[in-house]
Amino acid sequence: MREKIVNFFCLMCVIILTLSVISCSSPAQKDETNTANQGSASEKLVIKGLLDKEVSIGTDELKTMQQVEKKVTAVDSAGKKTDYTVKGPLFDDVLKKYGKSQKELKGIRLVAGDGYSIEVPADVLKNRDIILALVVDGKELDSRSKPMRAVVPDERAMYWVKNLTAIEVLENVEKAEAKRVIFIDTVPSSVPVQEYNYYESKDKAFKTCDLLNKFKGNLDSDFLFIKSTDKLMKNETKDNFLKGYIKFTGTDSPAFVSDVLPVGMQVKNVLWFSYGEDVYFSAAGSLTYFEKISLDGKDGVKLSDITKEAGTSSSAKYVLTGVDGYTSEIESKDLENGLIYNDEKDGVSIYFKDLPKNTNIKGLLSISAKD
Ligand SMILES: Nc1nc2c(c(=O)[nH]1)N[C@H]1C(S)=C(S)[C@@H](COP(=O)(O)O)O[C@H]1N2
Ligand SMILES: [Mo]
Repeated sequence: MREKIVNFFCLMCVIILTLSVISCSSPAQKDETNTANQGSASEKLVIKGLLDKEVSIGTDELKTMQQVEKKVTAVDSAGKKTDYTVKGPLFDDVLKKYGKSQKELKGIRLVAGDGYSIEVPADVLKNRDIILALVVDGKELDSRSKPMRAVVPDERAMYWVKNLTAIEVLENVEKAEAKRVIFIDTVPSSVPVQEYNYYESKDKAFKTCDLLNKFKGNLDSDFLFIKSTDKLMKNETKDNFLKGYIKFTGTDSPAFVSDVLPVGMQVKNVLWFSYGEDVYFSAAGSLTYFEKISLDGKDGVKLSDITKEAGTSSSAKYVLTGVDGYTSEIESKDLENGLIYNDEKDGVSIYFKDLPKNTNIKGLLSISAKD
């Protein structure tokens, strides 16, 4: 009996251990047959998380509601503009049927049948209309956009979700306070790296899954925040994030890329992304993002610009860790005097003019708040 109990516990331990490690096997290739939702899309919209039970509303019913007709301009990430006239009911009017209003929602995720999805944050919900477009330029939607397209006038086309099939109403997503900054530029020497085909070029990338497994702190989270150097801030679900790679060479680097997600979900020129208490920061990106300074012949940016942008928690002391495991300690007042620069030989490095030489680290991996 006793042996059985012990065995049982061992088994449980193994299960728990396996669960806490994210499996990094190659994600399944994009399944071209899995397009059941496209074209022959079921003609309805499912809304989850609004009421206790999910609700669904057919396009027939949407057509009977008050229709808004509006000339709109779509702007994509490359700045390309396209004009349309769209017609359909307002999402807010749909919500009213259920006694809710768009302004009171904390966030929603627009989900398409082709795997595309994007979170619309509270400030957009507060200030913009969301039109559930059923007609574009006087015509029925094409098969790739059916059953409806979300159109958010005056916001970027990334929110204009074609083939919209579901809307998930989200709870307030709280962002944990950052305790550690990890430099993306230095990560490749600690995780498996592979070749990645990005359009016509062969670049290098590592799996997001390997990254989180390597550095995962105590705090798990279902979401990540990603900011690019063009100031675009985006939330991504952990599930989606784990389907990709961080590409760190070639154009648009560092970039969140994936060979299974729609291309529109990739994020180019990442400045940082955060997961739990960790903020993964691009030192290369910071050199284009922050004001450059020069110190004793080294060109870089202030460490405090990075820690402020990352929202690093205040702490009396911070620990700097090099890629070789070497550590040094600094005080909070030193953040202002640290220079982050790129050393030709050793990559991301830190230099303090007035501190002992052993605080300077070449091949800097991370900065952690000590308490
Ligand atoms: N279903 C779906 N909707 C989507 C996308 C997608 O890949 N799938 N891409 C988005 C992005 S990133 C952009 S820029 C626009 C592109 O719209 P267009 O194809 O009409 O130019 O659609 C958005 N809506
Ligand atoms: Mo886009």
